[in-house]
Amino acid sequence: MSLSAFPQESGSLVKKHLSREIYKALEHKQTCSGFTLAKAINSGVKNPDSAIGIYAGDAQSYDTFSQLFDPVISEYHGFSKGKKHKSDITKLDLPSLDPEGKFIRSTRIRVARNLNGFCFPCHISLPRRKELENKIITALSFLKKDLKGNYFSFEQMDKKKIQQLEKKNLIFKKGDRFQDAAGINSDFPGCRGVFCSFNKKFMVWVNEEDHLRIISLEKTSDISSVYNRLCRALMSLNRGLEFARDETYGYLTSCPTNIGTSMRAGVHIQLEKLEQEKDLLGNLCLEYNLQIRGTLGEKTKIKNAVFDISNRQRLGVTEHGIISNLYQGLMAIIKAEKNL
Ligand code: DAR
Repeated sequence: MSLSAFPQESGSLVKKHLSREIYKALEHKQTCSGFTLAKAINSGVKNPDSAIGIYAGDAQSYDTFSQLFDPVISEYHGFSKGKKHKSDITKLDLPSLDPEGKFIRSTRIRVARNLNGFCFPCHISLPRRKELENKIITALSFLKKDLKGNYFSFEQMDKKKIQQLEKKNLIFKKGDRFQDAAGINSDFPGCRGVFCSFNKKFMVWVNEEDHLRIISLEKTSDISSVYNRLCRALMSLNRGLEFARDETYGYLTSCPTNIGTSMRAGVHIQLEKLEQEKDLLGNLCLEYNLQIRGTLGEKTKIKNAVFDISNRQRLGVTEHGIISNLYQGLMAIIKAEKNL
């Protein structure tokens, strides 16, 4: 691949920061697992509408290709390499934001994790993906009390079971075109599966964009209950699994937008009045560094004025800080909706 392979119209961060000098310095480099620059940027080359355009194939990618990852991370997260990322998952006890359920339809908090010593999903072999899945299933079997549940392997589920889980939004689909071009869909649905607690408030996606997507959710606005459940699960999984983590960049993930806490904490909130005042909503989200996504997630449309609003920053902020900021921002948004 040559630098000219990048479409002129591409507006991605990787296109912006991949100078001729950096390309020359990195084009023949590879990580110990054989991951190359060409593989890392293939998604951005094939999808000119990429926002970021680069994925890591293993933890070492962030070091081997640091001349490219560092400026992309610095611009996206506003975080320079000199700082150290800190974690803080102490218990929260905040009152429900919307106890009558007038606006907030659901609260969902997730983190991404990748296991040390395994290539990330865009670069892992099928046998190693199988080994990884078995390791994760074992760790999930030690979850206790309200976190107990079942693992559903995509390969072993019949069509009826898959449709049943899809209807309840408890299953993930094959990756989008960005993830596909990165190689994240290799061998799909092989070694993919979802763990779901019996009370349906806790899930783990295995081998989606990252090795694990650990998700706590409720059809309420009780952000403390959702957050504390996630933290209890992390404490248990940390005992059985060793995650790829860096002093500076925190938890390492396939996409550099998710490093650090790798936490996306958000709500589905119905805002019929603010839907007609998009600038006001946009300014409030800007003020609290919140991101608006469509009703069905990233790059989808808003339906019935239901917005997916979540934290944008994942690095250089603690988990506790993410939740407190989201809480303040949502209070301001609900107040603005009531005042209109
Ligand atoms: N679609 C890719 C990744 C953006 C962030 N979303 C993730 N990682 N799911 C892009 O470069 O736009």
